[in-house]
Amino acid sequence: MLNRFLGIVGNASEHGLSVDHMLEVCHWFMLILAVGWSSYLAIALFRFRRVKNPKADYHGVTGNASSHAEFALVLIEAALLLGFALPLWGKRVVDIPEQGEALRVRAVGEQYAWNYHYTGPDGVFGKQNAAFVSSSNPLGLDPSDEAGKDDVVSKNELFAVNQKPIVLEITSKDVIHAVSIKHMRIAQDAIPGTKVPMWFRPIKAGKYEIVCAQLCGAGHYAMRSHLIVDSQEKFDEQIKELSAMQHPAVAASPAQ
Ligand SMILES: [Cu+2]
Repeated sequence: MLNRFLGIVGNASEHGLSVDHMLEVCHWFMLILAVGWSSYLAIALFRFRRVKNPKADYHGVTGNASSHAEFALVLIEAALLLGFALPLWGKRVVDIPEQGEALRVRAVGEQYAWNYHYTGPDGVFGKQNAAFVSSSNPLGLDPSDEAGKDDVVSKNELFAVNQKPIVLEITSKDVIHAVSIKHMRIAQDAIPGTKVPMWFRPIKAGKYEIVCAQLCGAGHYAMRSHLIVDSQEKFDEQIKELSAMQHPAVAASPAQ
């Protein structure tokens, strides 16, 4: 309820529910803190006003109570961070769904577009080499590599299957970009030379905006693409269509 008031877009991913819950709890907590500290300030201003306290007290608090309270606070925060936050984060980024149960797509940023690379039916990404990069081969797929013959690349449109986890291997061809899909409650920097996996499970079919969340140059504002979540059949159709366009020879062969 508070999230909607704050203008946060609707959630469409499985883990997004917990992100929203966390956001909501944090905001309510911040509100309580703001009211608490503001009241404390008002009380202090009134209680230590000059009329009542013409001479300053240079010693202040002499007891140990506040030191103990601060030490306890440090312990509680350390327990929250080491005992809960880090293990949960580790689980999220280490336990990535296996190849069989998830859709694997490479997201490659460039000034100013996103290329999405699919394995095709063989489930293997073709070899890439910067020497092969051209306008018709934006990812430099090696034409002699068998695994790459059925690979499909889509520009600025990422296709995903509803209810099926998708693992994005994120990288960049030039500068640092970032994939941010607000509706899926995820974001990850795209760093040249590395492939960072990021995953989520869409739970609602639809078309969602993907924006570059890292200021990457003069055209950064226009670096947006779309995530299209649909049924497995629609997804297969879409990939087939792209494949027919990109590999006319393969599409025409009777073996396919
Ligand atoms: Cu960018």
